[in-house]
Amino acid sequence: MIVPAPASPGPDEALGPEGYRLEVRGGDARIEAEGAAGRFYAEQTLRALSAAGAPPDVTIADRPRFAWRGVMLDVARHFFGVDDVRRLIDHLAAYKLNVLHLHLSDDQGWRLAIEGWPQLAEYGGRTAVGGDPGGFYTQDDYRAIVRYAAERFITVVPEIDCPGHVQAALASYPELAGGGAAEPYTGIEVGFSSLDAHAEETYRFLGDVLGELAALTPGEFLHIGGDEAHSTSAEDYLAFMARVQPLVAAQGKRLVGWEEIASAPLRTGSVVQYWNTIGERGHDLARAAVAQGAQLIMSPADKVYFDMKYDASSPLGQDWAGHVEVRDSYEWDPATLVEGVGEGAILGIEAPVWTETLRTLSDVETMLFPRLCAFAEVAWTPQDTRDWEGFRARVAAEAPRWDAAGVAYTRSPQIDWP
Ligand code: TNX
Repeated sequence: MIVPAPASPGPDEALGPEGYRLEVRGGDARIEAEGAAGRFYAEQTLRALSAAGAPPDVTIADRPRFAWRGVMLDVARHFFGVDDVRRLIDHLAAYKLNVLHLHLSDDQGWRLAIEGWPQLAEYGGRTAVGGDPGGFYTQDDYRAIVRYAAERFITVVPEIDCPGHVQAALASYPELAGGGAAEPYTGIEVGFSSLDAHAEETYRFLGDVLGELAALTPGEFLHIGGDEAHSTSAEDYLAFMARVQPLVAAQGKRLVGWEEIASAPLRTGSVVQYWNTIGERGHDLARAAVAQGAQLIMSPADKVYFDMKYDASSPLGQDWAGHVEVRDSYEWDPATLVEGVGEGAILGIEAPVWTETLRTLSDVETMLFPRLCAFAEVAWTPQDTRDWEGFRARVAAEAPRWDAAGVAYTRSPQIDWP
């Protein structure tokens, strides 16, 4: 890497599907791995070690702490085309991340062509926050993203957010809105739209959408959102969850949802994404998820929401979860964050990038770097081999590469930049 502080496995221990051994002597590298992913990660490490010339002599045995090391890009509030997504995938690969979660629908736009419901993309895809241009992926575009990611051992996890965050869908198909015309929305409020939990049309719609999405998605997960359904009653939310889960299961996929889904009975194998660091509710929901046997993805907003400002001077971003400086993104332990949610319940961690205020990939990079490097170490490196001072030095060494490649980043005062 950000050469992660090495590493857990001893000489005879299994490296696992993502682990590797790397030995460099006099500029010659020898790589050992059980699988192709491990070999790929060894090459990423070697590339980072070689950034300033010939790689130093090292012996590294390395494997990741967490299986799910993700970034979410919100392509609904602002749209990012295939080339932007490819560039983001390159960034993920460089730091050994392996999940790209795409937030494909929200109030402000619908971003994937669905053959059975063409108005979703053609009409619902036109809008974005602030009246900015919209856009959507054709199914071929989406396949190209999935393929490009897979070549870098990254799984795409698509999200269709429901039952809230659905204004773009309601505006595209008034029959989903009970016949009343729903207006397209370009503001940044949340929690005002809802599918009708008691209308059969809702489930015909979701069955079709999830069916097409599953057919396009080789990964084992479909994310159904479930967050901030403030205009769905608690009772309707439960009714909705009882109906949507079998639709995901019917596609042979595992369901992922934001922490709110843990308020409903969950099917075996579900994955719950913890996010809300305001108050105790997020903690309660995370514990409720564990009590049901679900696995957790930890996305604490006050540490890894990379749409949060670094400090008051950040020109981009929001601050509802506070300011998130580099050190905040680095100095935390996913396994001690929520009492009652230990290492064994945690599938991994994910950094969401919501894009209400972010209009270009350069904006996104400004928010990602250098915080993404901190996040990547939390995801990969065992807790007891990480330390802030070491990280500060390693991350500073990345800057020349970013400068050379035209990668935007924030020159946080916490790092001694070269
Ligand atoms: C909360 S986090 C949201 C999003 C917003 C984000 C802005 C979550 C599951 N929902 O709808 O974009 O805050 O930071």
